Amino acid sequence: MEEKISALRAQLEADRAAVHNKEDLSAFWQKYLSKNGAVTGLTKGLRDVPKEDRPAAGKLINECKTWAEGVYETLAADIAAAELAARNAAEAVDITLPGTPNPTGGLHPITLVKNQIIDVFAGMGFQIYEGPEIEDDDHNFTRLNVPKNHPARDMQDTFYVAEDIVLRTQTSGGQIRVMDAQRPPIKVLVPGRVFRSDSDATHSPMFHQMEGLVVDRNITLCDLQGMLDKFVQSLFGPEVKTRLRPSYFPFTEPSVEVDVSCFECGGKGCSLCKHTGWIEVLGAGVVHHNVLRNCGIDPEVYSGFAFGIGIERIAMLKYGINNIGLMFENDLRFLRQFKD
Ligand code: 2U9
Repeated sequence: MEEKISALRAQLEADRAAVHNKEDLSAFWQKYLSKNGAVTGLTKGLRDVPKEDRPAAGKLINECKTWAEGVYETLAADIAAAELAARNAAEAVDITLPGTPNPTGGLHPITLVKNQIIDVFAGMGFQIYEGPEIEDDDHNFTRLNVPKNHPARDMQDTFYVAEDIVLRTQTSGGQIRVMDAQRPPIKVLVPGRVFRSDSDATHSPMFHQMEGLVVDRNITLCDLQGMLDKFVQSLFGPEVKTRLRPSYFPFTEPSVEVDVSCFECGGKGCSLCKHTGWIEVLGAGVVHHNVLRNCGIDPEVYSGFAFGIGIERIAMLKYGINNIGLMFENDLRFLRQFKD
């Protein structure tokens, strides 16, 4: 039996060196440790051993079995570790590789200009208020000193939703609401979409406006011009100046049109300013006494100024856009040019 065992140990040692993977390991187990395996076979051979030698032989067989099982366990652990290492190597990720970039969008030129204007006026202490786009006749016209049948109604081609209900032609209804809700001092900026039946290279039936209103004691046209100087300088550059020309709006008296010295040629004259040195940027004026009265504010105590800015017009001037339609087509070749 001793010889049998040492021959089996030698054979097992030789076979052990050839076990490299799970299949080899399974064959190894079959050959030595399964029901019909060689190690199990040793026990069967006990019956041929003389009775008195059986305990010693049995002990040897058990030692051999324990040893063979130990070899099997070691081989199994080595193979599992090797397979894990191979899988880890195959699945290795290089975390230093740069990722696939996601193209980012930019803000629309109207949003860029709107944000910039809001920043300037918020910095001067203006509150921002938004009113409704569908407005009643009273807020859009009557309380702004434009009663029914007043010829000034023809200045704006209005879209009617119903009798006495319009798509607002200006954001001014917002300022009326603020004056209804608050007492002076009032300093408010009202951005929003407005609607007029008008369409050509520089007019669109829907466009964006930003109107401002300041009401307090002793407010004059000088306060307006000082504030507008600061505004145009932050938009077009520190060297630009403003010029006021007389105009007419029913809700302001006096009314002015505001020009900025040409930021392209410095005022010498170029195609942008049509060789005048000046570019019209907005309208403004001292709030009409009737408008203050219509909001319960005594014009003998308080005065105010108001202004209106067309955002598309400013964006077209600032970015050299020659057709307002480009702003609403959403052509990516156009939009990609605005990333600041
Ligand atoms: C109240 C009182 C007065 C708002 C004003 C203008 C002058 C003006 C235009 C700019 C370009 C319209 O978009 S545009 O075509 N606006 O010239 N707007 S004064 O005056 C107000 C507003 C509200 C209570």
